[in-house]
Amino acid sequence: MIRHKTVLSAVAVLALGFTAACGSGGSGGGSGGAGAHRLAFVQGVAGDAFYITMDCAAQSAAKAAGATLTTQGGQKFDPTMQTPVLQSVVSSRPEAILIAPTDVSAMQKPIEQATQQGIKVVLVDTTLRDPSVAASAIASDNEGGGKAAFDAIKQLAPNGGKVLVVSVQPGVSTTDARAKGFQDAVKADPRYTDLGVQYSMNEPQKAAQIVTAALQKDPDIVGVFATNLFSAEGSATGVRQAGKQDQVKIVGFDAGPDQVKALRDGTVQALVAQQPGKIGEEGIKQALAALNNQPVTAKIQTGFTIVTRDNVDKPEGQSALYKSSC
Ligand code: T6T
Repeated sequence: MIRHKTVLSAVAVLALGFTAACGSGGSGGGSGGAGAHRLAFVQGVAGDAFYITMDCAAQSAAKAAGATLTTQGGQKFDPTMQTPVLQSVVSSRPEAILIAPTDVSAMQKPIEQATQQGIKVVLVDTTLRDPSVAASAIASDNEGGGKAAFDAIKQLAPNGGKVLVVSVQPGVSTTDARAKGFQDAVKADPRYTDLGVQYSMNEPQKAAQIVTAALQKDPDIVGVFATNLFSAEGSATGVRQAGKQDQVKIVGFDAGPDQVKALRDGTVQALVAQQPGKIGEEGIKQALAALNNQPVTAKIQTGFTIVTRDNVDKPEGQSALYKSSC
């Protein structure tokens, strides 16, 4: 059985910014009148339960502070899609932008261009090669989450064997760090063989193909670590299509509705649920602190919860699940 593990966040909560941020937007809890701070959120991709959950919390936090928040995301998790979205947001002149950059290098310049216009930037979830352009960067303990995923695989497949990583694409700070945390831990345990990382480009169908092809090549794979929601959805489909649910243990990052279904039906054994709500809430707090010339925390790390069939219906598991709408 997998030990339930919750890593508590090392978040330095700044109890600043909210009341001061109300400005003329309201006497606490207004919906953002004239003079209210205007914030924008650029998601990594639209329609992803992780960013939806983040947006729900960010909207509530903005509303409570009397600020306005508009949210947009590209159709794909891809810098060539995200750059024009960011540029159009910049041209609408918000005072601060929360953004999950889709690539550590390709998004550096477009984000710097936003800051050159006097817009404060807060990185949420993913980061940049040089995050110093941002007032604050808030992310999960991604490397630690990758290591925790291997701990889960070890409990599920204790005799060792071949393990595969299905990730998104190189250059995504979060999923690269998760793969690294996982692979470093695999390499330190001689009972397991690392089959390396394959990239799904955030498409469940591609992840499914990767897993079915990998199982043809190595029919004795014991574990798959899928580094995000869409890779995990597809990996589950791939194992199901190969009819190997009893043999292959899947641990996936994130806890979207489809993943929870796969957990309940036994295709997936554990989910590393992040705290997207907390990331969104902190993102708003830090943006408002930056706008109000109050102290800002440059780097904030949030935790995760391992969700299994054993705790999915307990309060700890339930509160960790993502939403598909607010
Ligand atoms: O895993 C999250 C996020 O943390 C990552 O940066 C990209 O993928 C997700 O949005 C899930 O789809």
